[in-house]
Amino acid sequence: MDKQERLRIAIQKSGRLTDACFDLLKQCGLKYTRGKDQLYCYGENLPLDVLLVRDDDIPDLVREDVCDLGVVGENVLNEHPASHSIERLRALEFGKCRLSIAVPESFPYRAPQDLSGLRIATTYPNSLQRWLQQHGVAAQSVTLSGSVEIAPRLGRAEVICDLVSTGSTLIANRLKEVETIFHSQAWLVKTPQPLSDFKAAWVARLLQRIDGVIRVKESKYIMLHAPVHALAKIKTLLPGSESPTILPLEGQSDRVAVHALCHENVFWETLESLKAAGASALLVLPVEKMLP
Ligand code: PRT
Ligand code: ZN
Repeated sequence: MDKQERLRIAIQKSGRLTDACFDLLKQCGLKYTRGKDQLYCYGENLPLDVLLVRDDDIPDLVREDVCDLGVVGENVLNEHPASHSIERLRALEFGKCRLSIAVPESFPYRAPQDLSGLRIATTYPNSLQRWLQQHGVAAQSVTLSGSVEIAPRLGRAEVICDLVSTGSTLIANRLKEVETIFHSQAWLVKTPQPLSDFKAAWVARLLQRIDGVIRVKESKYIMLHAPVHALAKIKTLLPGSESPTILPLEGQSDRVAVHALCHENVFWETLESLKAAGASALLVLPVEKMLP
């Protein structure tokens, strides 16, 4: 195979997105060896190599065609001045967070105008500036490179604009979230340059596999036995399922086996309701892959 004819994907070297990226690539069938320098993984069974970098470098690596693909948070893309030239292929359902404005607990916040004249500490000055302009607020953005949440205590700003996921960092710093600028998750992105037919075909295959992985993430395969007279009720209790398969049970005319793929997690409460409706021998299995 020509050396040029390998796809290269940039992912975060070490951070919140790293494990989920490797998990996704593995679930898509990639086996790799990690290079000595730990910056490059050679795909052993697919023409796909992985470059490990800081997440902030991913938009430029993809935009400048050093990498064909990348996985990066929407927050990093939104902040990049030329992000419109990067093609977004798939939202990957991990790395979820939101960019929010938070004020000290005692701040009597009602509306964006309350921020007028204040200093807002952030590592996302472009995203913040856009939001301030949209809301007609004249506030001063103070760009920091990290530890934004302690800026109010240090007297560097009155208010902050930062990523939030669980909210515990805000609580620990006696801040409260008052506005959400946008929600974010990790995206698979692609270079704006056209790909060779060979590479394009591999990207299409990878996308099909990613779709299969994302689709089954919360899915379960459920099997149970049910009295025929309770089938209608039992079908309504199966969470997010397509038409179930009904199979006869040897030697039993009044009971059948029901198999269903449920596109939602199946909780104990659901199993208890199914049992109460007459189901027995309930079995819930994880689903690993799916090709519709
Ligand atoms: O070294 P490198 O530059 O690659 O890493 P980094 O430090 O810039 O990024 P990293 O690993 O912290 O985050 C990578 C990506 O994960 C981000 O760009 C987001 O897309 C996503 N992500 C998801 C988050 C969070 N959740 C998150 N909670 N990124 C950061 N945080 C921080 C936030 O800044 C705040 O300090 O976590 C704190 C708040 O968390 P909670 O749970 O207390 O609300
Ligand atoms: Zn970063």
